[in-house]
Amino acid sequence: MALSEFLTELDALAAQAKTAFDAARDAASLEAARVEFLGARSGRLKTVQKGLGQVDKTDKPAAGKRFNEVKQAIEAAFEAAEQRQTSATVASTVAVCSDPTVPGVRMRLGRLHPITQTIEELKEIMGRLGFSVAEGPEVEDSWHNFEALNIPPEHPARDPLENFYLAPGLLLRSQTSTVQIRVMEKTKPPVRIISCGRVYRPDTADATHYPMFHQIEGLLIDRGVTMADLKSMLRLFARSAFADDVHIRFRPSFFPFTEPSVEVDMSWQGGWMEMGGAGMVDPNVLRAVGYDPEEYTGFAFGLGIERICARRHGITDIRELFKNDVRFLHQF
Ligand code: FA5
Repeated sequence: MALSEFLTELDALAAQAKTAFDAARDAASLEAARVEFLGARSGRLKTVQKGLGQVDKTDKPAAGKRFNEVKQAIEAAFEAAEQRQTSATVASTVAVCSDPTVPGVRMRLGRLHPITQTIEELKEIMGRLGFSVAEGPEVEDSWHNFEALNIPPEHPARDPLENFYLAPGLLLRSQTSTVQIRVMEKTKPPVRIISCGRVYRPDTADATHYPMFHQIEGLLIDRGVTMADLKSMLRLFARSAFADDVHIRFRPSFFPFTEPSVEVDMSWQGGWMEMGGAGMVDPNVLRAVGYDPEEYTGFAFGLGIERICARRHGITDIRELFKNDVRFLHQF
């Protein structure tokens, strides 16, 4: 075969290969073109290479050199086409991902439960009034839940039907007044604390009751403390927790651990509602923790946090607070 014929065939192949690579629109057609021209067994370049053997002997070196050049050019054309396709794919993916007009995914931020929010606010209010925060266990012994609070063994408040007993002498606390005792046992007067937390009673759930609920307990012990201090302090508290136009009233009541005892009602934007109990700490309680009732007097109060929370937010049924319905909880 004449050299010119071989070179013409080679150049034609190079041009066709480049055209085929450039025309390939996707990875599959580019691969098909690669196999057609560069395929190791029956690619067209391979076929042309076989013609090399028929070139005149004297022209062979020139033909071989040219063959290698064309082979490299075809391979380079393939790699360039492959590179172009990869870049195009990346570019189109980036274009989709970074389209600033695509609506964003809205993050739903969590928030504190309304009871927790209320507790935090009540702690802050009482902190401004000089009360520090004390804690006590939810699993309590009968000394702290009853005896030390002047509730003797035969008292109906200790009935198994009124409490969640875990074992004889051990129960889920039924009131936060237990923390009064725990604090006074460890502290010398004066005392000025609040305690917020869960309490448990086998009450039937209704709009104002739940078997697990929260109380805020307050205790102030010092020389010369009177009911007037209790009332003015609760009024200040209520005004901060609700608004200046809140009213509070005391109704005579009975608690074994206070004497005299009162029910504390509050009225704000509606009728009266019982918020809790209060009174002057009974001398028997002071004696039980080693305080001298002749020297020290004090007041205590215990208010239901669900009711405070419900009143503040206009919630008419406290059961809603414990359904874990985020559509409801998200409002607060
Ligand atoms: C007591 O628990 C006394 N320890 C309060 C006290 C403290 C009196 C210090 C004197 C000195 P009482 O059982 O009334 O009191 O409960 C207080 C408040 O807790 C109630 O007024 C009410 O607001 C709330 N409460 C009581 N039971 C439930 C319940 N099942 N669900 C929701 N809140 C309740």
